[in-house]
Amino acid sequence: DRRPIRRALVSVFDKTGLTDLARALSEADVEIVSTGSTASTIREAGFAVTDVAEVTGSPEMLDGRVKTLHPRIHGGILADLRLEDHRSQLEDQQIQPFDLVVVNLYPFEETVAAGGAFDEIIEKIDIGGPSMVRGAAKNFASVAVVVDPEDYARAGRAATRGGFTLDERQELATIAFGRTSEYDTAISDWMLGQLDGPDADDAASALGAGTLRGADGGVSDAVDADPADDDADSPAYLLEMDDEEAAEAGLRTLRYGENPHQRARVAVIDDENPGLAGAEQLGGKAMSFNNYVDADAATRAAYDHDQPCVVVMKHNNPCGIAVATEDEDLAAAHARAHGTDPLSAYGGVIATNRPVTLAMAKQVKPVFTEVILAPAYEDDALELLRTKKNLRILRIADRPRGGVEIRQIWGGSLIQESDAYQAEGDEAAAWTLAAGEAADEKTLADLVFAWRSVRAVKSNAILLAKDLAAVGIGMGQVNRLDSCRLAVQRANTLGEHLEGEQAPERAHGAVAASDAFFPFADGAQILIDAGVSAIVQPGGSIRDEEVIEACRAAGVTLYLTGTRHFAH
Ligand code: 93A
Repeated sequence: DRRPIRRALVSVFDKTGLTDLARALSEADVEIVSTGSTASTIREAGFAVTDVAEVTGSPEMLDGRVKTLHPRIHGGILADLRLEDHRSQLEDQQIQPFDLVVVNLYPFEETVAAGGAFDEIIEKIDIGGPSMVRGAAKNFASVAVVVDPEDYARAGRAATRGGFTLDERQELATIAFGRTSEYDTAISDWMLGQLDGPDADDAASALGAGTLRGADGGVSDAVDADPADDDADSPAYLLEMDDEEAAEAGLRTLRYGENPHQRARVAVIDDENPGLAGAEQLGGKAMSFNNYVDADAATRAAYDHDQPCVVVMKHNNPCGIAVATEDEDLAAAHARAHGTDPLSAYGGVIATNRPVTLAMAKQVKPVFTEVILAPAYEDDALELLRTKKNLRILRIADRPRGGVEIRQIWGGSLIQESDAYQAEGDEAAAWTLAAGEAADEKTLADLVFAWRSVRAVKSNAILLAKDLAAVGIGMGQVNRLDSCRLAVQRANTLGEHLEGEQAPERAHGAVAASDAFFPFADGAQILIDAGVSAIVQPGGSIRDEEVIEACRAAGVTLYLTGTRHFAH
């Protein structure tokens, strides 16, 4: 199954080893057909060579963009010589087949690495070269393809020995496709890096979503670093690779995972949009796995509000959340958020959507806190917070944005658009008043605050609010009734941990938000009995009428949003 080599197409950018190859081919009586400077190099070395232009009858065009892209070349590469029909078509067109194709491509990667100008890099995108390589590789039944100067000597020997075997040609074809694939990946990575703005984010997050691969190669580079490793595609490899390799891939090793016996790392998908994964740490110990989980939820909750907001997160649920008016110091929001549940705030993660002020830092200082996250810190606030050696202080450079979320399940992933407060019905102006009187300004402000805060709570989510702060949160229950009970009970008991206060009945006069509809009136009734003045909920239950009736009977205002915000 050897195929003798009588005619070779040689087109190489890198001329290393070219003269030796030409010598070996000439000695084996192989006709060499070559492009411009490849042909001149061979000719100058004293060997016979046919110009491509002579074969095609057409000169090189468009500054060399069109040299070999011609049926007289590609017909000679792609004809399957096992087929009588292909052979006779070549004869009719007077096209001679090639038995060997030797190509190396324009140095795209090198030009990028050398910091070439944009137009220069574009010109280094080789079109004709990969076309010849792919054509010859596809047609390995008839043609041998060589893309690596390391293999020239082998080609020379094969020419004198009656050609390559079929197995060898198939192996060379595999190497060739590897090379064109690597080449196109380099082009696509570079192109991606040239986009700015939202398109770039979309493209990069699409990559991140699918393959954990960032715009600059990221994790995939490290995974590719050892293609011999069978596990290279498996997520386990993300933990197996050594720290140095991991660092190159944008992975940081964490002390451990959710529990001390679990290894863990954090991956930064896109250095340009570091988000939480790549946030700048200004003080404190290294972030832990659980810190990241809570910090993520806390940041999202804080940025759900346009007003200055402070969130205290525990175990992925808010134990405190409040906003300040634009005339108040951020410290006011922190004081109220802390007051939601002062007991649970111990060991919490605090996030805010405004620069931390000294007044707020003074309040945070005495409370044991795992992490604080903010877009900025006033100098004296940072100085004060840094005196708490264990407090992890993070600066978040960018506002969390929607996009695509991935959650792993057995055997696959769930992929969805992120939930955002952008759905129809999220604006109070679009709510439907279903019972009671229209809320006054202050009550409406609390309802809006409660609605914007409730999706941070794991279902079934019930959030009671008063004076722009949560006062009771019911979460993580497997029925909405228990969440209502929990919200009321926590509102009325946790107040006792407020300094100098006598367990105020905080549910009374509060407003309530529910992340999804009440399937029965009983949950709403618990809230009504506890004295809430107004409720906001999506509606949409077949028993809506019963819920509406319960509110009406008690004179409680009820708004329906038509939109739900589960956070499972
Ligand atoms: O500009 S191209 O994309 N168009 C072509 O038709 C073409 N044919 C060969 N690049 C093309 N080539 C490339 O030219 C080869 O891949 C090789 O890298 C280079 C060799 O040109 P020269 O022999 O003039 O140095």
